[in-house]
Amino acid sequence: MRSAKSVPKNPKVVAADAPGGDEYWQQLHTLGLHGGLDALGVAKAEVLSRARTQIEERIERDLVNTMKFTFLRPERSTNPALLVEGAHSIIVGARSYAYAPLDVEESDEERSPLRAHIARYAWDDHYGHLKASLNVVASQLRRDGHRATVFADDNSIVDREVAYLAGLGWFGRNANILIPGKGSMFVLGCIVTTAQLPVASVVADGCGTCTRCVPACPTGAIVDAGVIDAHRCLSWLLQKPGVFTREYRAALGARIYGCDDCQTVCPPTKKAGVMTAPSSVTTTVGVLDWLSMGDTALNQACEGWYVDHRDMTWVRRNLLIVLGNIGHPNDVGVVETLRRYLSHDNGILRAHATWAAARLGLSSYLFFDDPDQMVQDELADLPALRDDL
Ligand code: B12
Ligand code: SF4
Ligand code: SF4
Repeated sequence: MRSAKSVPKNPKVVAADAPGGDEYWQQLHTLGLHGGLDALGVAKAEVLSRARTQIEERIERDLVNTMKFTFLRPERSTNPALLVEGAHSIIVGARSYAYAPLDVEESDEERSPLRAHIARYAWDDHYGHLKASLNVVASQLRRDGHRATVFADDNSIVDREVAYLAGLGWFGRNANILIPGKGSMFVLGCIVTTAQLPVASVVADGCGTCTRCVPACPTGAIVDAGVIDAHRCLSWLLQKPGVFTREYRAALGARIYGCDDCQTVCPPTKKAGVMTAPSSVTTTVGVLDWLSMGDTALNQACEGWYVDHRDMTWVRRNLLIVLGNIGHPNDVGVVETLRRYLSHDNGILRAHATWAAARLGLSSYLFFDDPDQMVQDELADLPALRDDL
């Protein structure tokens, strides 16, 4: 490795003596681990043909819903050669987010009834940390005369297939990549590079006869081994704009961003060590507080989340469903908040407030003459009073 201080840009011409091979990879591997990655591997920068076929099949089977991500341009997201000229290898890095005991012992604050839960991958800026770690390795590659570009939290490449081909782990029935001995709670990112590096063999299936994640999914979204139906996956439904599918609103429970259930039941993931979460991480949000925030404050509060067009309607819509699932009709704050949203300017929020109010038995506050079709659709199909009330 050369030690010149910084050569941040990809070189126009790859240096003729740019290093490669086993020993060089060992050095990069150590650098990645010291830089904060928990595992690294190498795959060939070839077309990811299985992922491309799977994407096409899932679109055909209508399992993708309106998701864009890597599904929008599969000919690009499965062809690393288009990302970096002369690419030979993809280094894939994993960073753990396996925080706290997986069978969560909640603090008093979290146990308090009106808090909505964030999935672990969003408790901290894991993608930010991942990118920083990958950049340590990419900078070294560039200093050594290679081209190297980092893709993390990016739709340019299908990360899990690369991780599988790089021998990082196996594909679980829950569709996540599981790293042997470490479970699946990892975010993944790639460096596409011109360096010629040794490729490991793939890891054999480790699920065996286990099927625990399948019935643990609250909406039955795991429809085949490794295949998720996006129409049902709460993680997608929380991000998807528009009316939240009525059928899955009760199953949403108190989730406000992401869903961990198919991982928290997974034996290899449970067996793996967990890290103590730093006190700076945010694991839950106050439902009433967030429903009273203006756009700017709310936008800031959920800064790292994927929210369609950063339109806070979708965050408020989700909070209203959570309110219907965990709020109590005798709580003055709950009633006042719902009444405010039943008269909100935004029809979609009035529609979800209508659902939540009916679920809490607060139908006397509903506006049956609301002119908005979305509200009328809710009024025509009001939910029953919640079981525990
Ligand atoms: C779209 C997307 C989603 C969608 C759809 C997920 C899905 N499974 O289809 C939604 C929004 C629902 C989602 C949810 C989540 N996601 Co997501 N998501 C993505 C994204 C952007 C693209 C995924 C993609 O291209 N899928 C294409 C399809 C075809 O791939 P696949 O489903 O993995 O299918 C493969 C397997 O079926 C396998 N296969 C083929 N034959 C067989 C046979 C058997 C028996 C098996 C088991 C497998 C198998 O090959 C297929 C092709 O590779 C990636 C980031 C990226 N750029 O890649 C993150 C990513 C996959 N998500 C991630 C995470 C963390 C999550 C959540 C855990 C977040 C949360 N807590 O809510 C959940 C988990 C849901 C789940 N069980 O998959 C991580 C996964 C890390 C890991 N350890 O695997 C990724 C890699 C993001 C990242 N860079 O870290 N996600
Ligand atoms: S993330 Fe949640 S809803 Fe999606 S497949 Fe896993 S358990 Fe089911
Ligand atoms: S719960 Fe069982 S079947 Fe599902 S991913 Fe984990 S080991 Fe595999």
